[in-house]
Amino acid sequence: MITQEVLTEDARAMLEWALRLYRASPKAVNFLTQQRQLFDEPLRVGVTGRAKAGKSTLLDALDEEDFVEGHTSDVDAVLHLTGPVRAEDRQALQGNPLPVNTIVVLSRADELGGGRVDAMTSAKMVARRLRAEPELGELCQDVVAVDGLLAVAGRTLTDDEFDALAALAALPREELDELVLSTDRFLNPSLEDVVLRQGLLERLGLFGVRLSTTLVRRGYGDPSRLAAELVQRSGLNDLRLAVQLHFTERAPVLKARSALVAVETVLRAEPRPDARGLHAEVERIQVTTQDFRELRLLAALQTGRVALPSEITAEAERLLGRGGTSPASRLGFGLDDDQDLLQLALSVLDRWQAYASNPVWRRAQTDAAKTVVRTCEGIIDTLARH
Ligand SMILES: Nc1nc2c(ncn2[C@@H]2O[C@H](COP(=O)(O)OP(=O)(O)O)[C@@H](O)[C@H]2O)c(=O)[nH]1
Ligand SMILES: [Mg+2]
Repeated sequence: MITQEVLTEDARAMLEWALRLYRASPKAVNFLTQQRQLFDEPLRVGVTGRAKAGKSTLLDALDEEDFVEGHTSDVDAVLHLTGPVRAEDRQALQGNPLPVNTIVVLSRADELGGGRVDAMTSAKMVARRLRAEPELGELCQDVVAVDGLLAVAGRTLTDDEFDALAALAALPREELDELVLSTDRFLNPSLEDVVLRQGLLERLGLFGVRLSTTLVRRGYGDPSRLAAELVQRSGLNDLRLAVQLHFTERAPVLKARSALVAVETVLRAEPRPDARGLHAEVERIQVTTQDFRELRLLAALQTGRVALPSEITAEAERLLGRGGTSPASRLGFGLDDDQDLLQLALSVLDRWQAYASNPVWRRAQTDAAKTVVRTCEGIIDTLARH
């Protein structure tokens, strides 16, 4: 979108302005020079969370070059790993000036669901509930449940491992159920092949073993089919999709956000009387950038700070890019729709213009409608240029 190109240029110009203004401060120059360099590099994502939250394992599963462990000053977006969300997690997420760059990952999600075969199904339901929780909605863009261990195993499952799992699955039902009841039983030294089982347990966890043997019994009879199903059930694909929607598609916005945060940091650390113009520019970019408006309004709608009539709330969220920022995603355009996209966009714009001037709506609501109107204009702009 053309607005993102403008944003990128504005952010770059702002960094240059800051560099000129602070040229006498080696510390500021160092920091800003590094930020300007990062600005032109690919989006960097930090994976954060407590020790043993599963950060290294998830990084392994994602296998993305520009993802790093920890929250450093050089990341543009964050995957925050947590078990059941606790007060300290909320704290870790707060104090974020533009909280538009965080996905919460319910990690080790198999344990959340007690390791039962349906553990991931219940973990995914917990994630869905948390996503709609107002307080959390304000702090992050999305909540996704992932079993990182299972994802890694699925991506790298060997034929030998498959054979071992298939052999387990071929045991009489009761014998197998008994064996996978607990780690102790599974590793019972008086049974054969305990070393093999030890290996499976390390790779898959007890949940992974239970799930894999169940799947083999249900007919996932070859290594690649089982592997793909394990990856699907691990939640890794859901996480990749969320990263795509919230980070990759909005990369220029997140890059600009990083630049804004960097300049604000310098302005705060080394205040100067002649920085008023730069302050104003930072604020102008934050307030006028449509992408930031969209993200702020999405958070406001989700937290209930702004409430629209319920029958159009979902449409507003979709138009604002909740499910993706392409014109088709924003318009909720299915593959089998044969309506003209531009016609559809024009009629949607019409309706939202009417909302924006609805005399019985409150100010916050008409302001929200105006933001959606600008979004519709952006969609039409994009469509008209193709
Ligand atoms: N059951 C289960 N165990 C996991 C999962 N992810 C990681 N682990 C295990 O938890 C421990 C800590 O994981 P690690 O990725 O090193 O955590 P980090 O300290 O946050 O980097 C390791 O023993 C992993 O095998 C998961 O999704 N499910
Ligand atoms: Mg680690």
